[in-house]
Amino acid sequence: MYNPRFEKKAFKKEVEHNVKTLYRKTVDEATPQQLFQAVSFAVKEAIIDDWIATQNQFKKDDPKTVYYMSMEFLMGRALGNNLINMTAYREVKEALDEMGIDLNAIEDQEPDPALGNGGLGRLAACFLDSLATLGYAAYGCGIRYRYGMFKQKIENGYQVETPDNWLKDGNPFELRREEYAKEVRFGGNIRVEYDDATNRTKFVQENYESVLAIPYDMPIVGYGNHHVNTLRIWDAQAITDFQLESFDRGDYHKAVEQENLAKTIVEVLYPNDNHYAGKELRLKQQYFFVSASIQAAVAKYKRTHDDIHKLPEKVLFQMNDTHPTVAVAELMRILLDEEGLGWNEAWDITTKCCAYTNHTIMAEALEKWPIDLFSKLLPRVYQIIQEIDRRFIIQVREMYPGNEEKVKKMAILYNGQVRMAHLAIVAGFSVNGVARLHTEILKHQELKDFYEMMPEKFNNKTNGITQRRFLMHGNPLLADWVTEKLGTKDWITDLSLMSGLKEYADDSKALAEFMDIKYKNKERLADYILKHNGIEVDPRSIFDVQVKRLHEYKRQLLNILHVMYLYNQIKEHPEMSFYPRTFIFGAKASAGYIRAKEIIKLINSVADVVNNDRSINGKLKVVFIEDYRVSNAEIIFAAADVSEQISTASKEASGTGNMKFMLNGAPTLGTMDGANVEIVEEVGADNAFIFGLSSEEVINYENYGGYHPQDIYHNDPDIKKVVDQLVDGTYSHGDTEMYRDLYNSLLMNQGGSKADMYFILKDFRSYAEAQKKVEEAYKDKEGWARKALLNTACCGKFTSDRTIQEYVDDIWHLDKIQVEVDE
Ligand code: DL6
Repeated sequence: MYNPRFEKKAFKKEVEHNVKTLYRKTVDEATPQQLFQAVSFAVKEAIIDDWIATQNQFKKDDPKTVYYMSMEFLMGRALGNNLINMTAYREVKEALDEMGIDLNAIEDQEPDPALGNGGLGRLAACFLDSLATLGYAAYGCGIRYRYGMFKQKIENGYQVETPDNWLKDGNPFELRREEYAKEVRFGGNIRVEYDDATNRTKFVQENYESVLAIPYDMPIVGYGNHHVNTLRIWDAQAITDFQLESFDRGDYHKAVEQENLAKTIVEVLYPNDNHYAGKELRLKQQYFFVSASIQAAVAKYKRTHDDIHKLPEKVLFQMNDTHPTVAVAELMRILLDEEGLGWNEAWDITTKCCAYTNHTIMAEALEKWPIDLFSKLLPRVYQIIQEIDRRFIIQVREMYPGNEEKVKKMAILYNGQVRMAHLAIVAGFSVNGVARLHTEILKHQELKDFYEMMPEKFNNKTNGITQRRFLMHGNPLLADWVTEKLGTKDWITDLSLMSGLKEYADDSKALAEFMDIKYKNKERLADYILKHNGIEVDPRSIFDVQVKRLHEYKRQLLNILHVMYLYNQIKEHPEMSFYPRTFIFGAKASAGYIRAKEIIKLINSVADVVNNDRSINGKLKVVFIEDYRVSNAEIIFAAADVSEQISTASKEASGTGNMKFMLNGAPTLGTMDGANVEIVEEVGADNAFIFGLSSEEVINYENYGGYHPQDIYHNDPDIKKVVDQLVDGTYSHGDTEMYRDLYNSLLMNQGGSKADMYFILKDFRSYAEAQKKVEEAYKDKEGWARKALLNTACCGKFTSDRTIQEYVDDIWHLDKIQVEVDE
């Protein structure tokens, strides 16, 4: 598909013009960063036309709009993705080549906008891509953090966090929209007054601090359809006395406070994944972007509609986890206090506008704010939550008379805390999990009481990923091969067509081509590793990859203990046949998560020992890729032979990395957890390597007090040896204490946690057996190629296009837009 907006001659002129006007330079004189900026502005020029056309179409069609409310959007780089979706990648690459500019090098100049931690943030980014591609009206609503996810350096094997100043060179794709700024108020007190004129009680917030929320809009380009949605991220600015009526002129102290509040509120993304930080600043961030986004959405609606009661016909707020659930009370506040509606009318509107997605069952991830903190920071919002809770408890008592246990379990306000998930469930009309197993666990375990009381709200939306970024951009060789084999590019917007590749599963020539592409991608990754890690890895070895956030439940520790076991085997039986393996890790640990950081150090220590042991002839290599992020992820997925998805069953809500590996032809080595279950269902058990306890077994053990890892330790000498090596100095230059905590975590109950609470030793043997099967399978070249190809062929279900269509059909009920443009 050729995009005439990127006609080569004109595009080149535009780039030259940008270099000149931005930097007073010629193309030859410009630095790579300046070229990146100049090219991006030229691309933005074309995007803006479609962006305007889309907005005009919205004005004409007046479609229902989804506001995807998320603390995190892990967007990855924009330039390459925008070019792909504008169907101009090839033309622009050629045009730049002719100018002596290498597009890949230019792309590398772009910082990864890392406004997210991991799965939840990346899912939000994939969803935006799909919403635009499918032609639905959507806004992503979030925060323009000045510092995104930290950059990870590995120093002496330890993770060191450095700030990610992603905006230092400016962001060419964003637009500052000062004219849509909103005031957001914190703290103070609520004065209640009676208004005789309207016969109503008014709630007036006094003595508050406030900030101005300034939106920055980024275009979200749909694939080949001229549809451009908006990611609106909010920056904070102090309100000057000129803008703030009630501001006490000359109150210097207050002015400084407001300045500081504005600065700190958007300063940094909390680097916690699946763990709730409980910090006041985090709650401020939540209310800040939620209030600004909801004010903006209501104001936008009111510009063209008179009847606020019909808001649900045009506006939908999807709450991405509990982080934005204060949205419920903020919408109520606006409807009650600003629109003057009565409680029942406001509640009716709110409960039709709000829906909630749960992304985790990890207890430590569930947000529960101390009432003291919450009510001080958000006094009016808190009053509203009290009333929501009061009314809800009446309903619970009506439904379960005399059952005060239920009330305790389900109340929103309980034990001095505001339980945000309960608020979201009570006020949302839809509650969804992110993979079938996860939703079932929510219904029958974690949220059982709510499911029993309001089963109609619960539904599943299995996650998905965008093939535009993770195949077209990340793996162009395979993308071209798929197009050639299917005889169409339609898979780019209809991933179910991938099933057409199944006919090549027994075609030796096609299988050889498929594996040749994999080999080239492995060479590309090997180059990256040599450049970044200084480690030479052999692309002929099996690339066994685990890349994701570092969390105990994801069990990177199981993986590295198994590497230690293999190393022992090779040393003890040098004659043993062993297919060379490269174990590749990439993971960031939250800065305060000590044990996760110990695991990173252990992986690097094992790498040091194993990679430098000449006696094993390079049979085993271990690589820890520094600063795992979206841009290097694309290279890693393309090169993987084996996809490690080894979480303790029941703990990973879905996983989306598993889908990216599958798309790129890497069979899953995993537990029956999250979306792995559905992956195996699609590809067949023969084309995956499944091991370990089932989720029922794990939950049973947990309900009955855990198990006894000591028994395994004492009865299995191989396991004992590996565990003992944590404290015998093998991997720590003789230091017996460096990994003592990891050792203890496997064998001893500690505080409230059971020994080996993630069942690492329990699953170790079956994991090792599954790994053995991987090795055996890999030796059969064609058999392996078949498995790999079938993974790509069977990945159709896991596109975020399918997920979004399900959200639209079952929850959002949006109308499709056809953007009309003059070509
Ligand atoms: O739903 C997206 C993603 C799931 O695939 C993962 O299984 C789940 O762990 C993840 N949850 C988070 C929670 N975090 N925060 N912040 O990322 O959601």
